[in-house]
Amino acid sequence: MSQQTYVMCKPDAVERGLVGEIIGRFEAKGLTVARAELRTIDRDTAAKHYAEHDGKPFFASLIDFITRGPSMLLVLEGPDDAGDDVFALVRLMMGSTNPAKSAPGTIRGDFGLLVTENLVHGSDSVESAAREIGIFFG
Ligand code: IDP
Ligand code: MG
Repeated sequence: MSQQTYVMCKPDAVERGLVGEIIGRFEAKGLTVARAELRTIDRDTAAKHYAEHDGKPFFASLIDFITRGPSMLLVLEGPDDAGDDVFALVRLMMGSTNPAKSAPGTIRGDFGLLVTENLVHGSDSVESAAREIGIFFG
């Protein structure tokens, strides 16, 4: 069984027409799309997904943002012998959380400027990947 991770092109990426560009980067790298669905996430699901941030000052605006329109929900898959976990490769390609500090060549570094509109989500561990795939595709 190949490794899988959960990725989401957030509403800003869909609004800006960057879904093809983002998926294309992952495909060009050698990952494959195992599941894909354009879906507007409801607030309960968003709160469950981002439960680790509940109570932080930006939590309410994060839930507003992630539910404001459709996101492209993805399960990406890589080979077992990739040399590292697929979630880690995806996060390397995404760039750091704040696009203003993300390296050029990364998705956030090339297309983003604001931490509140940072285009893409990727699971941060093998455990998070299993949990998030379950939340959105279970
Ligand atoms: P990640 O998406 O790189 O894993 P997390 O720390 O898990 O970053 O934060 C989840 C999401 O919450 C971020 O992608 C971003 O959309 C939002 N966020 C994180 N920190 C801030 C902040 O300081 N202000 C506003 N939004 C934030
Ligand atoms: Mg995170």
